[in-house]
Amino acid sequence: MKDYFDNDTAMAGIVDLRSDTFTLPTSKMREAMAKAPVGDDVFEEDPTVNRLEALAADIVGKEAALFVVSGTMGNLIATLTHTKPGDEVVLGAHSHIYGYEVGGISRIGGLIPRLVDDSQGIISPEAVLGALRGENIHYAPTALVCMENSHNMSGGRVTDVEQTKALAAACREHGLKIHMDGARVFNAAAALDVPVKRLTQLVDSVMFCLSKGLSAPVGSMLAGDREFIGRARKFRKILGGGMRQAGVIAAAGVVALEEMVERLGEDHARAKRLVDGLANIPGLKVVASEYQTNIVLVDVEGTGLSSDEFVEALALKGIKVLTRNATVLRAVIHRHVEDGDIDKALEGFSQVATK
Ligand code: TLP
Repeated sequence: MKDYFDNDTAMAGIVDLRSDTFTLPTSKMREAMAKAPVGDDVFEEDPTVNRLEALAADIVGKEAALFVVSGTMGNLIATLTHTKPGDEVVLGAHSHIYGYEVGGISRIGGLIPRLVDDSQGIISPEAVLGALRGENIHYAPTALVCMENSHNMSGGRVTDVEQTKALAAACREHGLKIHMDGARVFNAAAALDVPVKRLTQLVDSVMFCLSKGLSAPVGSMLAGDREFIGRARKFRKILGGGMRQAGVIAAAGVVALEEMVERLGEDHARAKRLVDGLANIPGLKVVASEYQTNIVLVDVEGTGLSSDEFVEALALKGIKVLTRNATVLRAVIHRHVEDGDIDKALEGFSQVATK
C-alpha cells in the first residue's frame, strides 16, 4: 500500500520520475511531527533537533551534526566553515555545488572555484594534484576539495571506499580539507553494500539530505568534528538558518534515518529494471554505470527528437522526467515508484521513441 497522503499526482496515476525530492512524508513522519517535543533550537534547547543531530552524527561516524534547511545551505555552510574569502575550492566541473547552487560559494563566500574533471562521477587524486599550484605571489591559496557521492550529473555514480580513501589521503598530504556533498550518500552506501560510515568517516565533513530518497519533507544534515560544527552553527545563523521550534520538522528526519535508509535498495533494483528495459528500445542509449543507484540518464538523440520534445511527449502519457541537456533526460526512482510504474514508464518511452 502506498504510505502517503493522497495527492493529485498519485490520484491521477502519473508516474513522477522528476526527482526523489518529490517524495512525501510517511504517515509515521506525520505522527512524529505532531507529537514532537520542541524548544528553541537557536538556544540548542529543542530536544527533537538535538536527538536528530546526535543520531545523524552517530550514523555517519562524526562527533557532531547540524540540522540545516536544505542541501544547498549545508554545502554552503561547509565551504564557508572550511575556508576564508579569497581561497580556492577544488570542485568537479559537473558538481552540484558548482552548477546548481546559484554560485553561492562565490557570491557569499568570496571563494574561487577551481574546476577538475568529474565527468565519470569521480574526482581522482591526480586531478586534485593537477589543480594544486604551490606557493606563488600571484596565486590564491587552495583550501578545500569538494566531492559528490553519489554524483548527480553523471547519473548517480558512486565513489567507492578505496577511491574516497585515496582522494582524502591526497588532500591530507597537501593540507587541504575535504567535504563530501553526500546529498544521496545513503544511496551510494546501499549500492556499495557498506555502512555509510565507511565512506563518510574518510572526509572532514559531509552533508546529506533527509528530503530526497529518505522522504522527509524538509532538511539536510551537516556533520563533522565538534569544533567544525560549532563554527558551522554560527554560519547557519548568519545565513538566517537558525530555526526555533524546528523539532516539528526534525521529527520527520529522525524517522527518515531510523526507517527509510534500509529500503533504498528497492529503488536501485527498480532503476535497474528501467535501465534494462530502456536498453531494448531502439534509439535510446542509457548512460550506464558500475553501481546502480536511483538516477537514470537516457540519451534520446537516436530517436531524432530533442530531449525537450521527448519530455513533452512523455508528459502527455502521464510520465514526468526532466531534461538534463539537449539530448539527455533524467529519471529518478524513489519510494512512490512501484513495479507497475516502471512498466508504464517503459511503455511510454517505447511509444515515444518508435513513433
Ligand atoms: N538536487 C536536486 C535539484 O537541485 C535538481 C535534484 O532533484 O537532484 N547536492 C546534490 C548532489 C543534489 O542533487 C542536490 C539537489 C543538492 C545538493 C541540494 O539539495 P537541496 O535541494 O536540498 O538544496
